[in-house]
Amino acid sequence: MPELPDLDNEARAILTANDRGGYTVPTEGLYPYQWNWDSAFAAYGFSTFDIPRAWAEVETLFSGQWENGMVPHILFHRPDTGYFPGPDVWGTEGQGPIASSGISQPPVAATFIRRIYEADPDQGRAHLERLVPKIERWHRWFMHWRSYEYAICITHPWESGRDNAPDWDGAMAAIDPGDVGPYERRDLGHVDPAMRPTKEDYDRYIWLVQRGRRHRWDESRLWENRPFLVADPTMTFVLLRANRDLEVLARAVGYPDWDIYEMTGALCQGARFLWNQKTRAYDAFDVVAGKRCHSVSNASFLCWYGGLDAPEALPTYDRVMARVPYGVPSYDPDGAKFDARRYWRGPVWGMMNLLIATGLADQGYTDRADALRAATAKLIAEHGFWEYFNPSDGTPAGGARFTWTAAIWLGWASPNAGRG
Ligand code: 9WN
Repeated sequence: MPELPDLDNEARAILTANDRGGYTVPTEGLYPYQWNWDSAFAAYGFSTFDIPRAWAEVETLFSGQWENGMVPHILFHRPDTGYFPGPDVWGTEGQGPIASSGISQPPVAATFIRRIYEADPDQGRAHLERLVPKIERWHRWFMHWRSYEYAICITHPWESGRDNAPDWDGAMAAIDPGDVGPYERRDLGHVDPAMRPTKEDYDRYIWLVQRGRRHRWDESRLWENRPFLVADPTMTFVLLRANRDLEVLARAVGYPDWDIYEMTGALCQGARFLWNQKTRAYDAFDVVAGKRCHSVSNASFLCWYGGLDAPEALPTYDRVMARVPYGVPSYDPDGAKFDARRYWRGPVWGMMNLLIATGLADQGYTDRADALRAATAKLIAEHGFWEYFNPSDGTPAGGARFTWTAAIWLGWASPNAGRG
């Protein structure tokens, strides 16, 4: 790796500055609450210099778990008018112990909990004893309420964490949000509109939230005539890996539950279901329309992270990576919908790179894993700890001083970090 400036202190300062006491906001202003998968990355970052603080982060996250097992995608600990839609729009009162959204997010938590635990097992044991049953209930919730052909689905683009990915374009176009009513976005006051989802996207995002609220977030009622249900590579591969990590954690605290192993077996089947022979990549599947989405995204390349050896996906990865100096782009640069600036339709996300590189390394594709780590480190060293970056020239985008970018620097990309 080339000489890089020592940015570790800055990364630690970002985590500390975004700490709101037991939980970390993704960035000041744009995202003022606790987000689910951001929080797991934050815990991973904290674990490199403050293990008790890392445990506090995940304990706070799971303190928002609903009765039905779901762990929400946002916990609204303290009111903040800077973000839309807030708790008043979600209307989830009575569902969980903390005001929250009504959907979940990719369950990376168990994977990072395992890393925190392994950094100091003695310190972690009591936390694990509390958390393992909670993680299991959450994973089971996905299998029960989000499974199609054993692949894991999203019921709202925000659930995937890849909000405006082209994967959902077909499913979103089928929604008529005509009766959504007026609302005021807050994100455009923080970030250039060219880097954010469009009004057409937001109308549908809010329309889906209104539908959930009307059905009181009751999953059995929501399941009927679902307007939006898409099997997602992110969800499927992330849960597959997380469930394998849960097996290890459960064994560590003597929590034998054969259902955990059954979930892993089922998810392996689901993962295979997502292969698209035409695009030669793992792909989303629109359940309502009954067809593949034909989207090559950075989530396509989580197959290795999910534990598949998947040599069949390497040529597509190599093609995509050869097209941009800073991979992995969130959408295929050869695709007509590629937009280098707009959020999940092109830009590169450091935390996705950590997951992809971890999978590549696990499967023995070490050169690719090392190259991705070096490229991510260079991007951050040259431009700073931004939310995402233009893969064509590295221009930073979205929010600055971003928690998960700082976290993956400390845990993985920094020259001083142990291998991710
Ligand atoms: C909606 C916080 C979150 C991330 C998501 C990212 C973005 C929210 C938004 O920010 O989504 O959940 O308002 O745009 O897409 O992955 O968790 O960083």
